Amino acid sequence: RDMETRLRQALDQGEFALVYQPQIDDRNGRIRGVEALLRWHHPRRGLVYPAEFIPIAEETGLIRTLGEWVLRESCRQLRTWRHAQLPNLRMAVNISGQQFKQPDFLTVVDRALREADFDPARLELEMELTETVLLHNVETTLRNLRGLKERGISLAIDDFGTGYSSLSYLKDFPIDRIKIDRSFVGEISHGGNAAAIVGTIIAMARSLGLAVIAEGVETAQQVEFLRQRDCFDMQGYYFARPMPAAVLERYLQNIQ
Ligand code: G
Ligand code: G
Ligand code: MN
Ligand code: NA
Repeated sequence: RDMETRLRQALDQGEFALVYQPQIDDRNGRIRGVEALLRWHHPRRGLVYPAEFIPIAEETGLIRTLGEWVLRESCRQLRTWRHAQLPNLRMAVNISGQQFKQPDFLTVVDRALREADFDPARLELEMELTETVLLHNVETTLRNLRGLKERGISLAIDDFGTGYSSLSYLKDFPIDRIKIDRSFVGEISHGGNAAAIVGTIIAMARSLGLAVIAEGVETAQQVEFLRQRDCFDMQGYYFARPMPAAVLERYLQNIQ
């Protein structure tokens, strides 16, 4: 309760901010897109990460308001970058399972898109396949996903290979991209099964006609492994950390 009040207040007082992590096309080193990641600048505690407050926002239902703020803010930012003649970036936004199952989710999406004069295909929503998404109101979620498709918005499965990511959802959900979970990518060179799992996910994505991106790429060996399997979309500290919009702008101007 207390925490809910505090989070609501934080939203009203502008304590939330987005940082953006580049997604690289390793064939040419260009930035194809960014993932928006939420941060809370707490006046006393400093920087607070989503792991601490997203679960509470989900439990209390505040995620709907917070999630709408994230969507609008990221669309506003993408619009600004378009007008600043920055390259045509893709914006990937994390959406909670709670949001996908809301009957009015598409209304929220439309409100965010109304002010955004970019191609909706530039917007990619990341969905984690959790219990919340899969066990309740699946019909509403499916209807919302189809609505996203009708609007031309892309859908990515986040953290693929962990949790509830059963293959049947690749069949039933209108998915465009798979994000290979960083726990697999991180162990590519460890000599265990992770390398085979990553290779299999890439091959599966290809045969299903889905795009695939590796997240949590940290080393040159991981890059090489992915390259050899024709997975060129990468995201991770090896390339760039999440950064505030102004820092990303300078970074883009320096490397493009
Ligand atoms: O860098 P990091 O600690 O930001 O992100 C950890 C996780 O928090 C992400 O993998 C993602 O699942 C979640 N997350 C980050 N930003 C958002 C957001 O804006 N909305 C939601 N629902 N989850 C987010
Ligand atoms: O949405 P998702 O759960 O995938 O969020 C991405 C999370 O991973 C964020 O917390 C982000 O800060 C973090 N992250 C991004 N790149 C790397 C990386 O190369 N290594 C590690 N350990 N974490 C990363
Ligand atoms: Mn994500
Ligand atoms: Na996630």
